[in-house]
Amino acid sequence: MTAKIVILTGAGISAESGLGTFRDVDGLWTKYDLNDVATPEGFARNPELVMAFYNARRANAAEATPNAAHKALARLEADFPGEVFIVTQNVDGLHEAAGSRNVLHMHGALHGALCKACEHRWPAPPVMSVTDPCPHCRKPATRPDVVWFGEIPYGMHVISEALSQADVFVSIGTSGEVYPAANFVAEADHHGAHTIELNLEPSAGASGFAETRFGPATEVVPQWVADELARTQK
Ligand code: BV8
Repeated sequence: MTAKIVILTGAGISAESGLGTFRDVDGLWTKYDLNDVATPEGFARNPELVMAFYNARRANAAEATPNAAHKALARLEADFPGEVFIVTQNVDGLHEAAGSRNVLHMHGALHGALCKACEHRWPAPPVMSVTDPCPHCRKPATRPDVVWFGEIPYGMHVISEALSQADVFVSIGTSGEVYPAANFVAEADHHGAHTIELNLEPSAGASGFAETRFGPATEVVPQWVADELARTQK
């Protein structure tokens, strides 16, 4: 039976690529009220504000490049003699840009557009507007294809299945404050996985991990990947 590593990533893995986190000092949620820009109610109240928020983040993400942590995870997927599955809370495309293939965006992605009327999905334009007609049904019902608070994250069945089979569960660059992602460590532990937190500092859920390594992702992630590959190539 091949070994399986499940990796959860959050905004902290992209911090050193210049993309803001949410809850750190000067994080996004210190500048915007998440109820205004990351909920369906906020979008209904002021769609132009929400579109501007995601257009700005899409422009930032388009300028960003993968850092040593993203690249180390891509190396792990290529060289590890088992399965490596990344579940990311992030909406940037930096894991794919680094070469990772087995990636699930549980909170959607900035490069996706969704039609509220017919649920058609297509690649988001750099600048999205509320009046953009859906390419499929032609209705002006465009929204970013991201999962807001109160909405159901993507791929929950696939994720639960993966957590039940994981030998190792690694959480990287997330504060452990958003559910259901914050529960994944308990789910993996329940099924016997070895759990590891790689983060700048202890997250809200740090005590739930069997192993923790603290420091910037560009240092602790490549080191952990090197240790994991050395361990499996003995
Ligand atoms: C759902 C959208 C039902 C896209 C996001 C009360 C109690 C418990 C739960 C709830 C509650 N009230 C409401 C809820 C549910 C709610 C929730 O969890 N609220 C929280 C605020 C309490 N959750 C939901 O609504 C979710 N849906 O529950 O549906 C359901 C569930 C399952 C099955 C069926 C039905 C939907 C949540 C998704 C919301 N959308 N984003 C976007 O705009 O990006 S969430 C948003 O926060 C981002 O997606 C982000 O990824 C996510 C988590 O944040 P982090 O990634 O952790 O970022 P953060 O800034 O917090 O932390 C950064 C970390 O990195 C820090 O630890 C820092 O130390 C570290 N770091 C910084 N620099 C570095 C670093 N680490 C390493 N190196 C560095 N250089």
